This record gives sequence, C-alpha cells and structure tokens, in this order.
Amino acid sequence: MRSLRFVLGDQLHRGLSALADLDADHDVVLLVEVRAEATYVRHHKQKIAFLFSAMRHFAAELEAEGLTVDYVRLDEPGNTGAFTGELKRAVARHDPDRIVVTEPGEWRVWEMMRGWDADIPVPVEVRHDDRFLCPRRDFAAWAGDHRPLRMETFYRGMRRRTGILMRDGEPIGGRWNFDRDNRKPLPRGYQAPERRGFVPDAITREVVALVERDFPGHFGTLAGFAWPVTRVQALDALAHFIADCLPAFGDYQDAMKTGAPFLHHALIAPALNAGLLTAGEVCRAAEEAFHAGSAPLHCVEGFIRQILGWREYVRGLYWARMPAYAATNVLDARRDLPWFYWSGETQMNCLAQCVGETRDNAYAHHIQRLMVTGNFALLAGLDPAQVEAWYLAVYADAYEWVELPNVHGMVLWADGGILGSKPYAASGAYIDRMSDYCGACRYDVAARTGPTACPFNLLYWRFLIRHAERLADNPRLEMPYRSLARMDAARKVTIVDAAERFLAGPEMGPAPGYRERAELDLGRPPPRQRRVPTGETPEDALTTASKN
Ligand code: FAD
Ligand code: DLZ
Ligand code: SF4
Repeated sequence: MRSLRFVLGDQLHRGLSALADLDADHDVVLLVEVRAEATYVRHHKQKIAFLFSAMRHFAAELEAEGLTVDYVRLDEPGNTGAFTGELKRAVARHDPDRIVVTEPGEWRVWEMMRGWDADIPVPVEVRHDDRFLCPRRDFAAWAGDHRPLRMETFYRGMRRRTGILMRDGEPIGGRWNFDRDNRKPLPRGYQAPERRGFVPDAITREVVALVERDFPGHFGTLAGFAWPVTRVQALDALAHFIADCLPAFGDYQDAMKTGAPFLHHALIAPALNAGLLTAGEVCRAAEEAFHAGSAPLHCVEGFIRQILGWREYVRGLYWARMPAYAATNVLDARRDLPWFYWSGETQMNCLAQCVGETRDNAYAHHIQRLMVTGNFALLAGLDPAQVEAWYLAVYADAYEWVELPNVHGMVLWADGGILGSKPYAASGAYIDRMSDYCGACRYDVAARTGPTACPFNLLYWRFLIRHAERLADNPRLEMPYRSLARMDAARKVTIVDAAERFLAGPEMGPAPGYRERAELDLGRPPPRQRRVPTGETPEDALTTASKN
C-alpha cells in the first residue's frame, strides 16, 4: 500500500505515530508551509520563523535518511495556503492508497480533519499522538472519575503511572510536591546564568528573510532569534538547562528581573511543543540529574511537575472539554484589550517590561504570563477571547491546546474553576515581592489610593468587591475577603472610584492613531469563533483504525 504521510508543523518527531511502519520504497512524507496557519492569529514573527525553519530542517533530515519527502514552501506557485487544499494537491501528485496523519494539537484543525473524509478521495487514517504521556482517552476516563478535576491528583497518578521520581511505589523524598521550598525572590547581587542561543544557519536566515518580507505586520522582532531549530540543537538546549539552570530552577522559578528575561527557565517549550523533544525524555533527563547528585530534589520535582503534571493536565483538559470550554465567561469580563498589550507603551513598568520582552523574544516566563499580563487581564475584566488571541499570537510556544486552559482557566477563571480552584488575583505587593519592577515605576506600589496608587492595587480590591457574591465563600480566598471585611465602607468607595477612573483613562485605551494603524498594519486579531458543543467528544470521533 502506498501511503501519504502528512506531518503537521508541530509534529516534527521521527517517532511520530504517522511515521510508524513507513515503507521507504513507496511512501511519501508531506510537509506544507501554509499561510492560513501563520495567520489564523497573527503569530509573532519568531514563531513563524522558528516553525518554518524547524520544518525545513526536519524535511532535510528525513531526506538524508533516504525517505521521499514532498515539501511545499510558502512561496511555491500554486500553494493554496491551507492544509486541506495542499492535501488535495498532494493526493493529485502522488495518487496514494491512503493518507496517514497524527491527531492535531488544536480543535480547529481537528474539525478540518473530520471534513477530509468527504473532501479527499482516499481514506484518511488519524492516529493517536503518543508524544504525550497521558493519552487523551485515559485523561477522559480519569476526568470522569475525579470531580472536581485537580492537577495535583492527576500529577500523583502520572508519577505512579510513569514511575518518575518514585521508589517502591512511594514518592522519592517522602513528599509529592516540594513547592514550599521553591519560589524565592532573587538574592541581592544575583547574576543570571549565561544562556545558550543558537546562531541562525543558512536555512534559518532564509526563513527569517521570508518572514520579514511576507509577514511585515505581525507582532515582534526577529533580530534576537536564537531558538533551537533541530533535534540536535534542542537536545543541546536541554543539556545546557539541566547542567546550568536546573540546580536553582525551583528556587527562582517565580522571580522576575529587569534585563534578565530567562533566569533559570528551560526555554524548551517551543521545541517540546513542535516535537523536537518529547515530554518523557525531558522528565527523565531531569530525574537523572537528581540521581547523579547534580540537582536538588525540590528543583527537579518542581520542574518535572510542570511537564508531567501541568503540561499533560492542560492538554487532557483541553480535549476533554472542547469546544464548550472556550465559550464560557463566568466572570462576565467584557472590556477590550488595551493597546499597550501590543505596543508596550504604558506607565505600568511591570507590564511595559513583560510586553517588551515578549516582543523581542517571543517569550515571557510563566510568572510574567500569569502574574503580570495575566493578572492585569483578570483584574481589569478583559474579554477572554481577546486575551486568548493575544497569548496565542505572541509566544513561540503557543498552541491552543496549551494556551487556552492556561489563559481561560488559570489566568482568567473564565471556566468558573474547572482548571483551578481559585483565581490568581494579586495586588501590586506580589509583583513588588517577586521583581525589581516597582522601583522604576511611575506608580507607587505601596499606595492604595491617590493619583500615584499602583493600578494593580486599585483593580485588586475592585475585583474582590465586584465578584464577592461568587468568590467570598471560596476557602482559598478567605484571607483577602477577611481583609476586605475590615475595610471601612468609605475607603472601599474611594478605591472603586479610583479604579473606575483608571479603567476609563488613557492607559486603557488605544493611543491616538493606533486603532487605525492596528487595523491597517499590525492587525487586532479577531476574536476566535466560538462553537457550540456538538455532543461528540474528540475521543468518540478518533478513527478506530489507529491502534498504536
Ligand atoms: P519552564 O518554566 O522552564 O518550564 C518547563 C516546562 O514545563 C515548559 O517548557 C512547559 O513545557 C512546561 N510547563 C510549565 N508550566 C506549564 C503550564 N502551566 N502548562 C503547560 N506546560 C507548562 N506554555 C506553552 O507551552 N504554550 C503556551 O501557549 C502557554 N501559554 C501560557 C499562557 C499563560 C497565561 C500561562 C500562565 C502559561 C502558559 N504556558 C504556556 C505555560 C508556561 O508559561 C510555558 O510553558 C513556559 O513559560 C515556557 O517556558 P520554558 O520552556 O522556559 O518553561
Ligand atoms: C503554527 C504553524 C505555522 C505558523 N505554520 C504552519 C505551517 O505552515 N504548516 C504546518 O504544517 N503547521 C504550521 N503551524 C503549526 C500548526 O498551526 C499546527 O500544526 C496546528 O495548529 C495543530 O496544532
Ligand atoms: Fe507594576 Fe504597580 Fe509595581 Fe508599577 S507599582 S511596576 S504598576 S506592580
């Protein structure tokens, strides 16, 4: 049988299920660069360059192995610009007996694939994506038995299932979670470790030029492009992280410092999400560092939990709950995304720093995403669809399966607590404790009222007051609501008035001329289309032909 093996841009893994049992003499591997994937949100220039370069390198590696690869470049004449059109053209070129593909990461593409049975004149076999440690159907079964869903319970199950950091059925060190030993502010005089960047080779340089030419209005700069674009480079990046950064990863996981965007973070998510690394090998590498005595348990466990726990959990939740998941807006947040999320032009120094780093690196670390840009969006009541489109566009590692639960659930609590038990609302005091941003800010983080009061403080109390009916009984919010109860009524009114004035003020709007420029040039990503549940789960629909 002659098969056309269709590999999507975030599936660049030689062990991919779609490439299993490949017949090198007859099969053709297809990869396509298509405009629709680069523009369904206007991805950061570095994300597009990263993926096109990684795809081209991967195709070259398969060819070097002796496989037949059909690689469609973005500027190839006749390129239809979309997956379905390119698949149809490839079928016409190769006349295969069947198409083999691995399930996609995003619901949007899943729906597209379900249309292929009608659109494509040969059978399409959709296989499970076994790069993840928890198959979608296993998560769905687990979720059916565990209400409410909680990451910690899931994570313990995954530790047992994989045996990672386990001894004789018990967690190594006697505890599942060492979080209380992590999350310190940076010490005085702290020097961030030197980070390994990857100098763009000829393929990457060609792609960078293409992106500058073809996607000029997209967010972000390309000058600092240094992402690993091959498996060899990704393994090198992983080895560098394990040796130089993991030993203090947990300690400084939540810290933020001006001019030090990466600190001890792994910087592996773009490679991991695109298939250049697998979750299993990353967790094993960290575990080995612990057994070799080169990294302490609290750092290793803290790191492994992010991947074995959070990453697998959000992916499982996404597939178990889509498409209904994206449609909720429990806190009734309706405000437009202010322009400074794109321009970085705001007097709130924490936000200016995080947006600026995002523009330059297509990266911000977890706490910057959660407690600065995310916290502001939560407190200000920004429209979930607009916030989600922003997060999906601006990070090199962003795909909806991981972005959506993090933004919709963890940050905005728009799901009403399916992903996490409480909103991560925080005042400026948290940002001040964990960063050096406040010292250089026009606002005063210690002030709760008056013209220089930190907007995070004003918005924090307004948020608690506004959502008291829904949140005051939440046991995890007992402390803030007790403080609120002690506040006298007049002070509450003063704070809420000041917060409303801030929300109506210049920081929150588009700067003069920006709205026009946005539409003409930089593009405000349109809110994603919301779909109503069909009643069918993704698991029901996955072809039974795929047993691997
Ligand atoms: P490290 O901080 O070194 O962590 C190691 C790895 O753990 C990451 O590479 C990632 O694979 C995994 N991880 C850590 N936290 C999470 C999490 N909450 N969910 C899933 N995986 C996690 N991650 C993405 O890969 N793509 C996204 O689009 C994305 N959007 C996010 C949006 C928001 C609002 C928040 C709060 C988090 C988001 N994350 C996302 C999770 C996390 O912030 C990134 O994975 C991380 O910053 C990537 O950098 P790193 O590789 O240096 O990770
Ligand atoms: C993100 C992305 C971009 C920018 N371009 C392509 C592309 O040209 N070809 C491709 O196969 N994949 C691309 N991707 C990744 C897809 O968007 C991703 O495979 C789907 O969103 C499913 O997760
Ligand atoms: Fe951010 Fe407030 Fe600190 Fe300024 S004072 S950096 S707005 S937290």
